[in-house]
Amino acid sequence: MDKILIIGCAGQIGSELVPALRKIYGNDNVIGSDIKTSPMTEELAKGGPFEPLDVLNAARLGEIVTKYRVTQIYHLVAVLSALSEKDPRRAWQINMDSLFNVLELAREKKLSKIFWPSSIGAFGPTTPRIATPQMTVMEPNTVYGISKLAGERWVEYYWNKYSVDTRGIRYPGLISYKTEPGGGTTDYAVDIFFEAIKSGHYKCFLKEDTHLPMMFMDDAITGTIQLMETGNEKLSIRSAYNLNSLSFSPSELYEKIKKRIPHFRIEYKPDFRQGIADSWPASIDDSIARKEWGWKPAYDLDKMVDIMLSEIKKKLA
Ligand code: AKB
Repeated sequence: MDKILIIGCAGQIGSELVPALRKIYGNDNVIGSDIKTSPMTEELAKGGPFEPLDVLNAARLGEIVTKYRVTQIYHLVAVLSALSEKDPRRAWQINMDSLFNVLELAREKKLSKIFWPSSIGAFGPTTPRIATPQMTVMEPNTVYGISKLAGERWVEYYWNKYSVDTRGIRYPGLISYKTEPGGGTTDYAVDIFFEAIKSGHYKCFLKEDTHLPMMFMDDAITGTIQLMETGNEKLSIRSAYNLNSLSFSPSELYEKIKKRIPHFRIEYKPDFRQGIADSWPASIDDSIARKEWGWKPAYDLDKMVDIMLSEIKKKLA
């Protein structure tokens, strides 16, 4: 039976991935870990094992892997795009050293699979912006993007050189209500829902017509598990797959919310995050993921907006 370690389990993806994996693999077989305890880690610890872990501490990571006889790791720790620009050296250290710790351990202990998330941030201003292909020009000009592109090259290297079974996804902006994201450029598309309900007013840090690729979290979780469960022989990409779902601008999202909350108002005050967004694609060509492992998103914009508003209303009530 597989034993799965999720590193960074209390974050936006981990907080939803852990319960989904526990449903499939059993509570005791999915171990959550995070750098500090929080209400989210306490909630996850009620459902199964939890270990405090600073992933920069390779020895402690090794102890946990040995203790639980871990066979798979989902390494979800990252400093996101906007935060990375504020402290580039720290972001590089956390994003890259943590990845090396996981890859080296996977090589030494012959772990069966590693999942590592890349991002649309790995693309750059010279990349074709519409229906961005899987293989194309990649010249990211953000610290986060440089670390994601370097990470993609490294995970593929470990597959080619050491046969470490690495898998990854270039996530678009992820939209969820359970945990709010922190430090990203696509975060506006989550914050806007909370502010629409709380204050009826949102100050958006991107321009109204900035189209970016986005995805509802349920689709991201389904796609991630689907990729990890696909047979080795079907996968041609060992760095990270392009996945597409939604593409919208702040004004398009605003109109959808306003239809449901008529008094909702928005103002646009672009800041440094506009430059990051302008360097990213507006939509993604994910035909390889669709062909190789059957990726297909289930949520359109209206369905996502309905769920976000009703769940956040319940949460804030
Ligand atoms: C960010 O905005 O930094 C992330 C991402 C697109 O990877 N959400």
